[in-house]
Amino acid sequence: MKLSKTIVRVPPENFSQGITTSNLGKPDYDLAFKQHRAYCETLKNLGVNLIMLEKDPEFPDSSFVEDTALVNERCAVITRPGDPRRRGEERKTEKVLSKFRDIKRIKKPGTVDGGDVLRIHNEYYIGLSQRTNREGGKQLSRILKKYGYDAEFIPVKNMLHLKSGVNYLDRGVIIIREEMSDLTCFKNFHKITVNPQESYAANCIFVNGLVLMPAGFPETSKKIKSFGFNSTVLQMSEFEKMDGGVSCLSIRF
Ligand code: CIR
Repeated sequence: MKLSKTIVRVPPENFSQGITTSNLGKPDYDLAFKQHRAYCETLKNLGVNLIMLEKDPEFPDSSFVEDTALVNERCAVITRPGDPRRRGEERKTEKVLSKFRDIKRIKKPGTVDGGDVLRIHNEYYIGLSQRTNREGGKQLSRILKKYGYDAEFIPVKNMLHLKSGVNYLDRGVIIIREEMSDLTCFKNFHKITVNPQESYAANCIFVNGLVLMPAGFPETSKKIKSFGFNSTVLQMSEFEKMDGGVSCLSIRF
């Protein structure tokens, strides 16, 4: 599926005041800004039109734009982020997406973070996590089913979001943390398993023929190549410090 557009949002200067559970230290803003720019350039070079939202210091986490919406060919669902400190980020995303798609919304008391929503063809896997509650999952599943998609729930433990642990690449191949690899719902996929020392590398995206993965994970990089994929690495250190991965920085459609 050729991706033609992506929404990204520049991190604000107070990026380091966002939410994090990592103990990797405080991110450096200038470096985060540069890494974000390189991320955007990589997408642009893959033929994707960038829709760049301006930074907003009211929301230090707002560069993790993926959490605020999901988009498919038929609709866009605006989420209600699970952490109250992030509620409101989705307003800007909605404004943009309403130009392209029918808008549906997750409503109180439902919560959904886009990082918990994995699409593989016409099937959606919805992670029930600390951010996405069952009510939010049910609302999302109802909306998606109305538009002709299937949806199923997966409990998420020991990680922030479902897509912190599993992502779809292409040609029936998923990339998945070793400890999740026996989940029965993924039994029919080919699997690139990511060992515990490289778990952050399970968050990769496939964009127009190329796998984008974080730099610094040689074993996983070798495995991706051995499955016949071309890949490129992105410097993600400052985003990792804030619990964010490669997928979180864009909404691709
Ligand atoms: C948060 O805790 O909400 C942000 N600091 C990180 C969000 C990462 N988003 C994602 O994985 N989709």
